[in-house]
Amino acid sequence: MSIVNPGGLPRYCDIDAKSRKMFEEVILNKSTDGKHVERFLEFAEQVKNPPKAAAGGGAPGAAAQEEWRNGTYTERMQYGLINGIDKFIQGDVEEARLDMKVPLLIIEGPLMQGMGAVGDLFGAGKMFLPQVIKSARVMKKAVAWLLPFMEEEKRIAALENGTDPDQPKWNGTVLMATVKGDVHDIGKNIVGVVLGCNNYKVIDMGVMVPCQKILEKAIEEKVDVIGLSGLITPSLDEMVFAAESMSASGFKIPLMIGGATTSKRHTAVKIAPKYKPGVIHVLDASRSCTVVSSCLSGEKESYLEDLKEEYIEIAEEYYATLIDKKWKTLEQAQKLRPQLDWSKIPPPPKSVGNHLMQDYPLDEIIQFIDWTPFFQVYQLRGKYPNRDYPSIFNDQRVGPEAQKLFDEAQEMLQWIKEKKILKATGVIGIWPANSVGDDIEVYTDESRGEAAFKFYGLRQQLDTDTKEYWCQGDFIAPKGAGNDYIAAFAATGGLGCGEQRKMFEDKGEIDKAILLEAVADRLAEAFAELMHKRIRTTLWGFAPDENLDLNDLLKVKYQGIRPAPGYPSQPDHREKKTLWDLLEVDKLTSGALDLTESYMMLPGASVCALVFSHPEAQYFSVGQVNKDQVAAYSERRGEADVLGTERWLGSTVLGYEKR
Ligand code: B12
Repeated sequence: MSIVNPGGLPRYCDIDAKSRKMFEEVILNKSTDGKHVERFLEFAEQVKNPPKAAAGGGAPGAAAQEEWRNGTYTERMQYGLINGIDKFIQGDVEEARLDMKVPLLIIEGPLMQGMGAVGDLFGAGKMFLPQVIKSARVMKKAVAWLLPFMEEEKRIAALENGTDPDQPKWNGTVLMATVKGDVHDIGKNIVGVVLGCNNYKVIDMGVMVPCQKILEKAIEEKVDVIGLSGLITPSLDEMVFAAESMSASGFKIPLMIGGATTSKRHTAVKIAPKYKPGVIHVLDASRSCTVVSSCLSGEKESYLEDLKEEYIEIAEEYYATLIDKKWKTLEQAQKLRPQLDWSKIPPPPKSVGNHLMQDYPLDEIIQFIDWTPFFQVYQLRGKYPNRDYPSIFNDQRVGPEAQKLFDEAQEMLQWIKEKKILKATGVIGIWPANSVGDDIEVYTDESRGEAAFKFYGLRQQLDTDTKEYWCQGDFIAPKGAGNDYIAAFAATGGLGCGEQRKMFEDKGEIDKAILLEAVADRLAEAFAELMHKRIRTTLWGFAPDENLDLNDLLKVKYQGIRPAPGYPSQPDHREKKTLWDLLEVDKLTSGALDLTESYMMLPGASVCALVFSHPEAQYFSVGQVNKDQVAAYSERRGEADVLGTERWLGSTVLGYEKR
């Protein structure tokens, strides 16, 4: 039996060969002479009672661990970088400065070599993303120490001869931005860190950045590559717009596209044709360095040409599939709506109206955290059966790193609670509702007269030989079939996140900034889970005796569903505005939770959803829709034409080419 502190685990490849063999033999319970247990016990005894000379007065482990401190300052700086240890970096850098005199040489020499090693180890799969982020933090701290000296040099040089000393020699400059209308930024931040670790100067413009600003900055900073990130459908169109604008402004530099909703196909079909100098879809952070380095190498032309050819083929294949698509007309699809059993409409809610849940106790929310997506943020993927939390800790490859990261997150959560760094606030509303056709009418009282609000629905339309074609309105009783209700909520776990994040960034603690954001997102999602449960068990109370643990909740074993506007069952993000007005979020939260012009919620760590109670309601994906539905839907929304709908549904949901 042993207890391990995974926070102190060395990298596997750093364990010396002899010890590694001994440990492996014990773990696998196998050795050529069969004496591995004895060997290990003897070793353990030595560690417990070290010979005096070796102990040096301190704990043997500590002595061994600190041995790297005996190296040259170059070795020490590089060890600190690779192992993410920032405790001594400023002292080591100062020693280097006193010796080497020119700060720039330290950055370009030992520090960049150290980061180069980090990049290589990450590329070779010997380092994980959380470790790389830690290395980046050490690098930042080192550079921050040198900056004032460089400024001073610059000033003296400018005074002496009116010229500026050289800037550090970066491998290149990359501008990164999450496009207008999108707040998702963890992926972009990670890419920035990884590029930074590979000696690229990264200009990060943040989230929701208008195209014009991106282009202006790119010119001003003479960047070599622009990287755009986006995770929601409308961002795809914004990227097309950026490509068009770059063409119109005569740009020649490559454009990188990334983020969860982007795809090679969308890039090939929609973005690449708009910008001839070169568009590259990049799947994840680890590939970003290879892409940028190819874009800046002597092989740039042939690299981009090859990609262009590949993208043209992808686009041709795509257009061929368009012709093959079979559709139901909207009318046919509507006739094939699922028939729910309306005798199962849950009883009327215990409490109709809107309820503010302000500054909700974090302790309660934490019980509902789903940690699995947290590890995905850091690209820590366990192999089956260890994909999810907590079994990910058993994964041979990523387990120890996942455990270490998790421990850090727990520590941060504790600190967030104690110091009240983040606040969680939300609104829940429950209202009388009935469906009318594909839409849901919401009433302010039981007379169910004129609708005060309307949620519009999109119906599955791609002919897949199935019997039913679904729309979320099908899960609410049609007018006349019974008195049904709908609930909704908007929640944030990120009040205070922006301010604290900035403080971390200003101190160069980028690892903490990313961790804080990832934790705030978990809190927002957990708060949503908690609110949904409150609705089911008490506020509406249609499942008062529900007895499900978190695992069951995450497996969606509860009654009903909670689709979020923007999710596959209603991909139109504009529906958030109706939800916002229905819940009176602006008024009740005094603006603490905000909906932007592009229907993004601020703070970023926020979620909202509709809640359907019917036991037969299920999550589904609308998939693609055809022209007749887009026209009918736009008309029901009171729009003069289809342009708004086409824009907001974007090319992934539109099953046809818009004009
Ligand atoms: C975590 C998450 C959130 C977090 C926020 C995360 C953040 N701060 O960025 C929270 C919980 C707050 C959230 C909220 C919402 N979300 Co969300 N979210 C996700 C989720 C589950 C993971 C995103 C993520 O962080 N992944 C981990 C990072 C590391 O990956 P990544 O961003 O893809 O980045 C990697 C690569 O793509 C690449 N990359 C990224 N950018 C770039 C750029 C360049 C240049 C390069 C080279 C590479 C690159 O490198 C990165 C590292 O490898 C996705 C689903 C998914 N599968 O992605 C939905 C998803 C993006 N969300 C979605 C939606 C709809 C929402 C909400 C609107 C839902 C709602 N109604 O409440 C809200 C909006 C929030 C708001 N404030 O307005 C939808 C978007 C659907 C669509 N097509 O429009 C998704 C796809 C879920 C889904 N399946 O429908 N979300």
